[in-house]
Amino acid sequence: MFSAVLFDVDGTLADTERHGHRPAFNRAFAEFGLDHRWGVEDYGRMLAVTGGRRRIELFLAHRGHPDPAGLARMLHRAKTEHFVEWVRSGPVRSRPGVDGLLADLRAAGVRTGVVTTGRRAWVLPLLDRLFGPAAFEAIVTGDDVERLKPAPDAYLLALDRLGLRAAEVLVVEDSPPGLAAARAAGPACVVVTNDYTAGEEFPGAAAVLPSFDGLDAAGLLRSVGRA
Ligand code: XBP
Ligand code: MG
Repeated sequence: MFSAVLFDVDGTLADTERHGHRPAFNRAFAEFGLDHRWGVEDYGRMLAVTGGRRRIELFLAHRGHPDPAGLARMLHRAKTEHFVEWVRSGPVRSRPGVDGLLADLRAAGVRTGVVTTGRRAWVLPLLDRLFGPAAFEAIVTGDDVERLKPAPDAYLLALDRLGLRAAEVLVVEDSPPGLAAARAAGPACVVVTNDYTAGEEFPGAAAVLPSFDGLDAAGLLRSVGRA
């Protein structure tokens, strides 16, 4: 068995992007009097850029905005407030099967952590609401590292905080940048796809699964050939 399993948040523990982050970005654009609205399909393509602030900045830069970085900072602050509101009172749920898998891992004595490039301002209330306080032993957010996924920094920091070597850890991700980050840091990575990422390529994944349905600790191990 692995000593720890590290989970990504957006798209993995919860389906947050389409009905959570995306409308929060759009509310921020409207609030600032901007006409931009990110549709469901366009937003799916934009997820190749991790980090909401960078996503806005690149989008504005492509449109020739004179100060993409400055405006992105303000827009992202507003977006984060809207998203925190959704996290606290919106219809957010963990992905089906996640709660059971977490309970089974803990029962098997496996440590659990979270590694996301999202901001701490919403990550902590989200984890608290979905899983209760102190559900994870290590939580690394986009505020804790200089370079976001696909850089390995967030996973390396999590390994450091847990005092574990890469070989002792399994990662669960949903997206190509997340997989790339995990592999660059060393641990094996299982990809559990969602509506946005099903059909993408996942080179180097230990396994690619369509959902968490019925997945227990033993099934997770079996999926990576460690039964
Ligand atoms: C998630 C992200 C985040 C969210 C938005 O990637 O890239 O940027 O889309 O959150 P991953 P913020 O699931 O690989 O961690 O606006 O807080 O960045
Ligand atoms: Mg993700």
